Amino acid sequence: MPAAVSAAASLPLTRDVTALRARAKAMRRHVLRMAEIVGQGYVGQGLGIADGLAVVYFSELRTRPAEPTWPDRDRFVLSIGHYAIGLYAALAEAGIIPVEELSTYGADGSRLEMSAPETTTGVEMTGGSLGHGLTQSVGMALGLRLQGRDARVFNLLSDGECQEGSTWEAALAGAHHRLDRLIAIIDCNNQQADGAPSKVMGIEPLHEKWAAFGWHTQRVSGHDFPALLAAFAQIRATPGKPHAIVVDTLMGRGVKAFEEREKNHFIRVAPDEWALANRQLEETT
Ligand SMILES: Cc1ncc(C[n+]2csc(CCOP(=O)(O)OP(=O)(O)O)c2C)c(N)n1
Ligand SMILES: [Mg+2]
Repeated sequence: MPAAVSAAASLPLTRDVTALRARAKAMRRHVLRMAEIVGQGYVGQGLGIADGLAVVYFSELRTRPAEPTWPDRDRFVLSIGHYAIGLYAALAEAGIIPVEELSTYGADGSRLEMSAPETTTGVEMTGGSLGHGLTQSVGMALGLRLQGRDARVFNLLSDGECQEGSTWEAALAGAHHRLDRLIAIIDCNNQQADGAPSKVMGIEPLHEKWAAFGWHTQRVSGHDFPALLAAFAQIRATPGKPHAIVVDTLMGRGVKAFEEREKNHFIRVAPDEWALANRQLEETT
């Protein structure tokens, strides 16, 4: 008897900018709701990466929401565990976790911890210790190739993670093995815990560095939907090398009061500031 074939439906993908923008807006609403409940957190990251995550999840990633461990799924690897709030918003929008569960974010006993653990549905790797996402993604891409699967691996890392030696060792390995189904997305928000990377330990020029390491590299605004879609189209048309997209983003994007904060790595928001934040999000196109 042939093995049972799963009938679980794939998440429908779109390259329609209006539809993707609407997804990003919905994800930002989820981010604000989660953050308002705990009153603090990595709000700037969740808002800043929402456009990029909307494009990855709703235009590129092959997944089956009802079958999150489908062996042929594309993997989304979050190196930066503290961006979990953004990932949970995407997982809820995609129907991989229930939207109602988002209200448990950061609570004792919740599986939606502030740093994403791989025991949570839809989370491929436990983040938190920075610099390990690309190493694991290289391993996943090699493993999938050995298994004869054509799944792709998308790894979201941060500009701060480009200070980690392990990131560059993984970059060498990815190029050496010509892992052209591996895509690194580097969120360049020009911040890290102690200030701007240029002040802590300079990492630029990032485009030139990834290219020198043998990666097919592009750099686009992380809020420009047509540019993001074009970058992924170029990736699909470029075999033989791993791919890097450096995305320049604005922390807190969509909420002016958060965009304007000087230090955005981990923010505390007073109870009376949320009404303004929610209003500003609705007013932003
Ligand atoms: C190996 C390791 N070193 C240090 C830290 C502490 N840490 C947590 S977040 C962070 C900032 C990293 O930069 P980035 O991800 O660019 O920060 P963001 O843009 O979110 O402000 C640091 C140093 C860590 N989690 N892991
Ligand atoms: Mg950063």
